[in-house]
Order: sequence, then structure tokens, then C-alpha cells
Amino acid sequence: MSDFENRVAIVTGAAQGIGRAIAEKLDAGGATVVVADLNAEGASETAGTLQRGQAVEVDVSSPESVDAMVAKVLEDNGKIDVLVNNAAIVPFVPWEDVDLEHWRKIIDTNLTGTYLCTRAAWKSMREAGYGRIVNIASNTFLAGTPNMNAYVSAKGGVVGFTRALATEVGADGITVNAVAPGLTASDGVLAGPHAEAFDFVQSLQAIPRRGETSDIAPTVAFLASDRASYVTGELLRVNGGMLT
Ligand code: NAD
Ligand code: 4PL
Repeated sequence: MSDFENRVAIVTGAAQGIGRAIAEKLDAGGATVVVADLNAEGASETAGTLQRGQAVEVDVSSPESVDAMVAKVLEDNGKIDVLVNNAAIVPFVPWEDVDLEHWRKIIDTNLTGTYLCTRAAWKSMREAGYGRIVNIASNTFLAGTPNMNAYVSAKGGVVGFTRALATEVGADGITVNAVAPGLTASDGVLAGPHAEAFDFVQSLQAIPRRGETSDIAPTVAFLASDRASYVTGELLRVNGGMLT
């Protein structure tokens, strides 16, 4: 598969989990992949496993950090064809414990981070007349999953951002889509309380098995490819057929 020959892709939060699987998929398709993550060591490690991986440390919630990351990618590669806004914090916090500090932290990273990375990258896409932006949303926005209020709110914002931006950049050859994974066995999920929900979530799925990171990456790659050139503003659920 050479969908991404001569393409330059940034995947945020790609040191581990779903982002890493996306980076591997784009790399296998021929892309130069920038692994952009707060975890510099993890980013280097992941980039080192790729054929054309580059690691850049970034905090997506910081405008200065994001602008520096994008400037470096443009300096090193000359263009950005694909931006995957994947970096996020995946919390488990009951509603009564959602204080303003938690709310701001989650919104800053999970929603504002998507805005900041897109803001920094889209002008080079407009100049090139080509761009693919794929935002990682979540099935939790559709299901109203408990114990994640700030997260679900941020993901709703990501869906709105996707749809609104798509209408304004389509004429420039830029598509903007979102993917909503269901519960997925990422490094983060496997290390925390969400892992206990797999049995329950599987009981609601048409395909009764655990979601793996490799189940999510191909859909992201499709939306990031030329094959999806007439698809924009879309939210694609990838959740094993959790139809509620
Ligand atoms: P994960 O915790 O395994 O990985 C997240 C990565 O993002 C980490 O490498 C982390 O260092 C990085 N990151 C966190 N904050 C950052 C910041 N401020 N700047 C840069 N990088 C940062 O998570 P995951 O489960 O792989 O989730 C990846 C994406 O998929 C997220 O957008 C998440 O909301 C979404 N998602 C996950 C699931 C799931 O069940 N795993 C379901 C639906 C959606
Ligand atoms: C159903 O996006 O979709 C837990 C953690 N449970 O991040 C998610 C479900 C989690 C999900 C998610």
C-alpha cells in the first residue's frame, strides 16, 4: 500500500496507544510520520520503530509549544499533508469531583489542543491546496458515558470543530473528518480503570470482542488518504457495532 508516498503526516499523542497504531499505519503506507507527544522519550522510541519516523516533543495545550512543533516540521519537511489530532487525556472522574481545575485541564488538552494544532498547520495546507485533518473524537460523546463529563464535553467540541471547519476549508482542498472509537485497548486504557469496562462494552457490540488500536488506525488512514477526497465534515464511528 502506498497511499502516503511523499506525504508528510503529524500524529499527536503518537508515543503510545491509538496514536502509535495510526503512526505505524501511515508509515506502512509510505508517509513520513512526525510522532508529536508530550512524552519525548516515548515519542523517540516510537519514531525509531518507524521507517521514516521523526520525534518532536510537544504540549498540544500550549500555543507556543504547538507553533514551535509545526515550524520545525515545516523546516524539516517543507509541508504538512496530514494532521491527526489524537493527543488527549482519558480521565475517569465522577461528576461530583469535576472541579474547575479538572475541567480546564481536559478542555485545554483535548479540545483546545485540536484547535491549536489545526491553527498552526492549516495555512501550509491552504498554500499547497491539499490537506487531510483527522480528529479523534470518541463514542462517549454519542453514548454520554459516565465518569468522563469534561472528556465527553471536549469530544463534543471536537465534533463541532470538525463540522464547522470542514465548511470553511473545503474549497482549498482540505478535508476535515473525525473518528469516534469505542472503548479500545490502548496503553492508557489498559493501565487504568476503564479496562474494567471491556466486558460490559462488549455486551453492547455487534462484534463481541475487545477493540484493539489496530482496529482504529485503518479508518483514520482511509480518511487521511486520497481515497477519501470527497468525504468531509464526517464522524465515523469505529466501535464494533455499538449501536446505542
Ligand atoms: P493513551 O493515554 O494511551 O495515549 C495518549 C497519548 O497522548 C500519550 O502518549 C500522551 O503522552 C499523549 N498526550 C497526552 N497529553 C498530551 C499533550 N498535552 N500534548 C501532547 N501529547 C499528549 O490514549 P489512547 O487511549 O491511545 O487515546 C488516543 C486518542 O483516542 C485520544 O484522543 C482519546 O480520547 C481517543 N479515544 C480513546 C479511546 C479508548 O478507549 N482508548 C476511545 C475513544 C477515543
Ligand atoms: C465506552 O473514549 O468510548 C471508556 C475511555 N469507555 O475513553 C473512551 C468507553 C472510554 C469509551 C471510552
